[in-house]
Amino acid sequence: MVIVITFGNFDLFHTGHVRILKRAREFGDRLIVGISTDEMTKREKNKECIMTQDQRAEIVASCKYVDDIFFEESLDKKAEYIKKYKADILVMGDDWRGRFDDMPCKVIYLPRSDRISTTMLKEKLDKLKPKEF
Ligand code: C2G
Repeated sequence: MVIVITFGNFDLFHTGHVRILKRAREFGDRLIVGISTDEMTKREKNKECIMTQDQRAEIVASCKYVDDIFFEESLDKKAEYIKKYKADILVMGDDWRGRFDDMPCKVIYLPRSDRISTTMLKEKLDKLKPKEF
């Protein structure tokens, strides 16, 4: 049984998220996903999600490629989570390349999907706002 783990915010869940979860699941038999908490996102990534951590978690848990989820409370706890969930492979988007090379499991960085991101969706929504707002 090969266990794969991955992490992310998954805010405004989109096709880039679906694709990385699908590709991550293909490396093993079970996919476990760490959802960055709202507090950690503010403190360590200096950004704010549109959706709450519970909403993001509910959506990711309902994805057919995902077997289990948990809340990621700090970027520095990755090794701890990998051991706790007995993960054999860590999958990350290649925007994190090199960052997690010293983890206690195999690490695979996958290319991000083009032309879709939470930032792009937020910018599009912003443009749709009527001027008086
Ligand atoms: N992703 C992707 N293609 C996109 C957008 C995102 O493949 N167009 C991937 C990212 O590379 C990441 C996952 O989707 O692997 C989740 O992306 P984010 O929600 O932006 O999360 P991120 O900030 O990368 O969080 O512990 C590390 C972090 O929690 C990872």
